[in-house]
Amino acid sequence: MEIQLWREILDPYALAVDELVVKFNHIIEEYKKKGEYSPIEQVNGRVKTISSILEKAQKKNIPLQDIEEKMEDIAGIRIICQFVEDIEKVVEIIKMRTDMEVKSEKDYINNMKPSGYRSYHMIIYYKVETLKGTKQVQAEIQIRTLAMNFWATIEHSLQYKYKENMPEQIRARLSKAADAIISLDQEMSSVRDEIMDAQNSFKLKANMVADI
Ligand code: 0O2
Repeated sequence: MEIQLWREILDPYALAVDELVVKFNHIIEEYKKKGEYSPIEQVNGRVKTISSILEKAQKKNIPLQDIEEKMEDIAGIRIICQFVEDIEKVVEIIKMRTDMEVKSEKDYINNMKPSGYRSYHMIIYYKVETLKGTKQVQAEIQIRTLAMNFWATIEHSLQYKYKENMPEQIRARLSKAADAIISLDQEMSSVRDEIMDAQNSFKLKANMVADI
C-alpha cells in the first residue's frame, strides 16, 4: 500500500487520539477546578506506526482490507491512575459518556496475563469529523496504575529486546516483580486516605500562599 493511502487511513485515527487526549485531560482539569482529587493522573495517546500495524497483521493473519475492523488498537489511549480503586471510577466515567461507545472490555487486573501484565482494556467506537464526513473509528483505552505502568513499560522494552526468546530467568524475575507490583498497589491503597488527606492539605496550603 502506498504511503499516501496509509496517511489517509491513519489521519482519522490521529484526530481521534488528539481529541480523546484533550477530553481526558479536560476531565483532570474539571476535578482540579472543583478542588477534588482526580481519578486520572495522566493521559497519553498514540497512533500505531505503519510497521507495527503490518507486523501485528502478519502475526494475527489479518488481511490488509480487514485491518480497520479487526485491529482495534490503531488508536491507543493510556490512562494512568494513582490507585487501583481509581480504575473503576474511570471505567464508569467512560461508560457514562455519549461520545464513546464501549464495544468490549478486558479486565487484566482481576485476570492477570501469564506474563504478569495487568491493566483494564476498553475498546470504544468514536466518531470524528473529516472533510469526507463523519468516520467512526475504534480506539483501545488502557487504564492502569502508575505501578502497573512501571512494570508494563520495563516488560515491553525487554519483550522488544528479546522478541520471542526472552530468557526463562528474566521471565521468572518479571513474574516476581509483577507480584511485588500487586503488593505495592495494595499497600498504596491501604494508605490511600492518608495520602489524599496530605495532598488536599498541601493544595490548601498552596492556595493560601497563592491568595496572599
Ligand atoms: P503495543 O506495542 O503496546 O501496541 P495480544 O496482542 O494477542 O496479546 P490482543 O487481543 O491484541 O492480544 O489485545 P490485548 O491482549 O488486549 O493487548 C493489546 C495491548 O495490550 C498490547 O498491544 C500491549 O500494549 C498491551 N499488552 C498486552 N499484553 C501485554 C504484556 O504481556 N506486556 C505488556 N508490556 N503489554 C501488554 P500490542 O499491539 O501487543 O503492543
